[in-house]
Amino acid sequence: MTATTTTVDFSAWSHAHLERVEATLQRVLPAPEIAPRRLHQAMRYAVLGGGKRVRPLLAFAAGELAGADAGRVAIAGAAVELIHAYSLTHDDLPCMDDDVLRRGKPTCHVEYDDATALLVGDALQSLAFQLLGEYRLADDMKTQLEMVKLLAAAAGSRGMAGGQAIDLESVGKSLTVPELEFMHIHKTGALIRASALLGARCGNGLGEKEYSQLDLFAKLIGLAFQVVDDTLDADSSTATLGKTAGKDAKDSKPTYVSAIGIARARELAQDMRQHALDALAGFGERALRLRQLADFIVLRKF
Ligand code: GRG
Repeated sequence: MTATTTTVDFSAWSHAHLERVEATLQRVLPAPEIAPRRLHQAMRYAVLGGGKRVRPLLAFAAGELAGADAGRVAIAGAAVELIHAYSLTHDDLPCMDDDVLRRGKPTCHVEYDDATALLVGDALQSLAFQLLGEYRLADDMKTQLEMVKLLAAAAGSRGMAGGQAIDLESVGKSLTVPELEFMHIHKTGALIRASALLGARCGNGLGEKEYSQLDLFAKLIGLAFQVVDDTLDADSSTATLGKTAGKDAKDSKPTYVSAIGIARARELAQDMRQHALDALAGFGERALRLRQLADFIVLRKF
């Protein structure tokens, strides 16, 4: 297959799956006319109409590897995206990162108010777990319960929320690369890892060794995602990113760019991508979408 064919092919695949994600999110979010209307409208504002949807796409790609039903993966992917949207909404609040722009629009608390944005995050998190309880996602209930535990652990104090706590404590400090890694494995990596593992859990096709290979891939690509995020914050524009650029340096946040410089950070992201691809050895065509997503994550411009 030529590079061009693969690219076109990936764009058609991601387009079709993005449509599926949007339709699922539209459907599972409470309608705007249902009371309490302002809260439901704000939830929809925070989730719909923006975002790269990398996490649900990873769930679909891992689901393909495991022979999963796409309808099940759509629900699992939507659950992860709801947790992600909650985290962004809370992260943008004045008590955290205090940002006014997200996905090219005013942040949720700017468009609504702080209290509403707080409730939006709370309600999105609850809705994510409601989906995992409401829909049949795995053939056996033991696996489905494991999926609930997996997402809870990824979002909680030993996952994303814990990473955010370290992030807030680290303002004004300089961290070593291992310390940065520890923070980002939790803050950003945990949810990205959970996306791939949940997608795979919707199917039956992976043995223990293959599941471990996928897990390693997801950990590496989750970290690479953050390294790229740091380089983009340093050298992209607000218009391209749809969020305030240059904020890490302005807020004295330790990043891969402040620790090792932008050129080394770019090399590091490439190294992580290569290790992630190595982890998929032996999967052949079944892992095509995972490989393409790894490329997208590392080569992205926004
Ligand atoms: C508030 C518990 C809590 C956690 C917040 C995710 C997070 C933790 C903060 C977001 C701040 C940030 C810039 C994190 C770095 C990586 C990241 C998650 C970027 C945003 O994700 P994208 O690029 O966003 O996937 P879109 O808008 O495309 O969905």
